[in-house]
This record gives sequence, C-alpha cells and structure tokens, in this order.
Amino acid sequence: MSLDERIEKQINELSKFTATPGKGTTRLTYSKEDLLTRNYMKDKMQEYGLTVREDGLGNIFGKLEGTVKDAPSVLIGSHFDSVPNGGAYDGPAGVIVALEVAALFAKNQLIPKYPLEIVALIEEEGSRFGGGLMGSRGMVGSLSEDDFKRLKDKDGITTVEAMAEIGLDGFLPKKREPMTIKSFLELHIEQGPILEEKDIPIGVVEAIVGLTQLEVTIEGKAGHAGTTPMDRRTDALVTAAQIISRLPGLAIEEGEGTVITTGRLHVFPNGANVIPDKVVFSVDIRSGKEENMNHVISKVRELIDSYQNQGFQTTAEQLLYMPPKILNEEISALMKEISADLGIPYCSINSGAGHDAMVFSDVTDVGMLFVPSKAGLSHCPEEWSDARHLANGVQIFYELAKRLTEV
Ligand code: HGY
Ligand code: MN
Ligand code: MN
Ligand code: MN
Repeated sequence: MSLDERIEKQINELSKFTATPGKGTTRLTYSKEDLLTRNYMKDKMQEYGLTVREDGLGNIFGKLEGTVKDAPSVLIGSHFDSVPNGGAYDGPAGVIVALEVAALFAKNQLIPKYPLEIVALIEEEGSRFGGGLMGSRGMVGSLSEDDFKRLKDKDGITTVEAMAEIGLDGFLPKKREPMTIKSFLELHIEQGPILEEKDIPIGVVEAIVGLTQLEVTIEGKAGHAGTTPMDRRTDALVTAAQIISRLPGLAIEEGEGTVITTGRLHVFPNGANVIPDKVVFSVDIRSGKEENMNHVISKVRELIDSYQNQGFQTTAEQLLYMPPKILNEEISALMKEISADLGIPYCSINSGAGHDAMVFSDVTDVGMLFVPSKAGLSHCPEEWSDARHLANGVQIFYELAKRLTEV
C-alpha cells in the first residue's frame, strides 16, 4: 500500500468515530468517540514501537527515546477533537502525518539523539468546554489547574467528571514544569481557498491570526408571550439579536482583515410562548494585528454594556485570548529548503485559523505546514484534502525531524 493510500485509509477509519454518522465528524472531548479515537491512535503508536503515555488532561504521547538522556523532544502532532458536524481532516490529518513520520523512523530503524515525540491533543476546538486550545495550554502551563477543573460543558458536566467517564484520571500535575520541547511541528489543512487557487501543494505558515473568544450573557425577564404588552418586556433574545446584528459592522469598520462570528447561542427557557429571560452566545474575534483585535474587543464590550441601563444584566466573559503569532523563521526556511530538495512546490501563507502551534510558539521553536482544502471548505462534512498532499507533508516532516532530532 502506498503512503497516500495508508493515510487515506486511516482518515477514513478515524472518521467513523463520530456521534453524527452521515452528518460529518462530531467528536467531543472525553466522549465515547474520543475514547475510540484515543485507543486507535495508542495502538498505532505501539505498533511503531513508541512509548505511550497520557498526561493529566488526556493528551496522548508516543515517544521514541533518543541517545541523550532527559533531552527535550522534537514534538510533532495536532488535535483530535472536532467541531460539531465538522470534517474528517481538521486535526486528525496532522496526527496521522506525525504517526507516519514515526513509522518511517521505525521502518528505517533510526536512533535519534533527541527524542521524537508524537502528540494527539485534546479540546483544541473548545466545542465541549469553550475557549479551546486546551490540550496545548495545559501542556505549556497557561491553563491553571483551577481553570481546568472549573470548566463545565453545556450540561454542567465538569472536565474531571467527563474524564472519569472514559477512564481518565482527571488531574493536572500539581507541580507544573511545562514540558521541555526542542521544537513543535504541526501539519494542518489550510481550511481556506488559497493553496488550491494557486495550485500549490504545500503552504509554509509564517504567522497565525490573533483570536479571542467571549461568552456573552444577557439577562432580562421571562413573561407570557400573549399577555405581556410590548412596552413592558425585557426580552433577552431581542436584545441579543440587536447586539449580534451590530457585530459584523464593527469588524468591517476595523478593517485589517478583522472578523467576528457568533457561532453558538443558547436561549432560556427556550419555550415558543415564553419571553426569553436569558441568552448566552459566543463572540469569536480575530485579527492579524493585536491592536485591531483589542480595539474591536473594547467596542464589543461597550455595545454590550450599553444595554445595562435598559433593565438588562449583561456580562462578557473572556474564554480565550491569543495574540497573533509569528512562527520560527529558521524552521520555516528549513521546510522551504527541504520542499525544494524534494521537488515539492511551496509558498508562504498566513493562518486565519487558530492552532495549537500558536500556543507552543510561546515556549519553543514552531513550524507549521498547510495542505490545500478542497474549495477552501472546513468545519463542515464536505471538508476534504488529497492524501497525496498529506504524503508530501510526511516526507518534509520526516527529513526535518531527522535534522532536528540529529539522527
Ligand atoms: O477556530 C479555529 O480557528 C480552529 O479551527 N480551532
Ligand atoms: Mn484544527
Ligand atoms: Mn478547527
Ligand atoms: Mn490546531
């Protein structure tokens, strides 16, 4: 079986671990779909002779020890959770590519100086517990034990309770020494149209957009839909709708590629004949420049606060704040050199999506590759990438890993 056929087979096998068969990939963190995927990846890691472990958050590691004792690892991987009804490639493509690099090290019986470590990260999307980038933030120590234990899903189940449901012993190591990492490499689907339009199979990621996620709560007063006159209502949903409809204008006004999205909204008590007394919704704000992102955040907060004195209680909790990141220039240059040596066309590209790579770039040298997304589609069942492009990523990361681990 060729490398791209192996990759395609594994993507298809993993895509079966979904809560919404036939309607894309829904794999929430610590769900039974997580557990099926977890076991699949741990089996692969064992098959390639890696030492397997899970950390206190449930991130999965497969390590090939190096000759230098206690040396920092060259870490390669991505996340394995998904958005609701998402695609089969967002995250798992990067984990499978990393596993195939380990498979090549095993096949060629390579003994590195520095350890090669494969990682499958949890809760990058934040689909279950909000915010996101949870696995990587837990590893680098920017997610405290209290913050982690305080997180609940929409049914009020805590992270630790959810972990216990799939047999993971939920804890964050008390004494947190962020793991020593020599470098972190992530391959990801582009999730946009650029590489396909340029007909270039590899994008070397130079920068990642800044992103902030707010959770807004509007509280008004419940009431009877039939007997409450229009001039005596404190309707939380009408107010939320007024605020949400003003957000795109703030992004357009800011310019510089700033984008704002409300993707999640819960109405309480959610009865057709009840005036809603509470609405909770997400606001996802992104920009290539931190000052633009911060300026929009303050405008959004001003807008929300302006409803305080109209009888509403309003709050906007910041679930995630990540400034834009520039990735390591040496690693980017190395990836370009290797692509050229392998005869694989490449271009530089920036990421409008957030990635675990941006979290690791605070603690180590990070390199990121993109492969084309068909029609630029992602976060939907139609998401698709060509396994031959993923195989390119394996080849480039294999050559790069040999240099970085000093085989
Ligand atoms: O939202 C993002 O950019 C990523 O898919 N988590
Ligand atoms: Mn992703
Ligand atoms: Mn995603
Ligand atoms: Mn990611």
